[in-house]
Amino acid sequence: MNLLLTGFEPFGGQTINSSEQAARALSGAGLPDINMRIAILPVDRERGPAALLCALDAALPDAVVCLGEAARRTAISIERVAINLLDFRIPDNAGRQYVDEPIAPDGPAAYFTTLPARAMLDAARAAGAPAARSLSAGAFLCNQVFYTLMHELSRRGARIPAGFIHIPQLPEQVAGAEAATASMALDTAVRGLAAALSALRAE
Ligand code: PCA
Repeated sequence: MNLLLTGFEPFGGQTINSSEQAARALSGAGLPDINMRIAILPVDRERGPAALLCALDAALPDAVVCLGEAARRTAISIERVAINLLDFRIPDNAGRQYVDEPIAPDGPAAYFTTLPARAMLDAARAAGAPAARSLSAGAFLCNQVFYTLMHELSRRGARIPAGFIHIPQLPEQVAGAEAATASMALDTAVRGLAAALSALRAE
């Protein structure tokens, strides 16, 4: 199976992004029977989705999983729905903040993931990683990339498993915070994601 796996560059004043670390670790380790290609996307309204579309063209994937970091989440979160909305709570890395704008003015309100969410969830949990299903990927870059992915695949008539998974921040990202907040060790996130991606291959 040709898998396109993406992560994001750091944003919001951080120097690392857990999703980039996880994507690089997974690609370094490799997974049986999965030919993995990774792309690290800019946290930028224009350049982020553009980089995803470039990667789609280059990888010709049988499946696409985009990863992003979500502060304060306690589990690997398999996102179920992408919404046609930009409502940034902070500026992107180009310094632009969009409020109440559609991603695709003529696009549908939402798309559901086409990943086998339950099988992936069960696999991540069985591997010892806290995992959950999530009903909102937010309204920032992660949701925008998720929506762009599903919109483009629908436009192309490509019926492949595709979707988005948020992971918590790494312990080192939150260690300095005054108020304790959730995190997950990279090893645990990678173990859970590896199991979830293997379940995807088995589908
Ligand atoms: N998380 C942000 C954007 C990039 C990332 O890793 C989000 O949840 O939208």
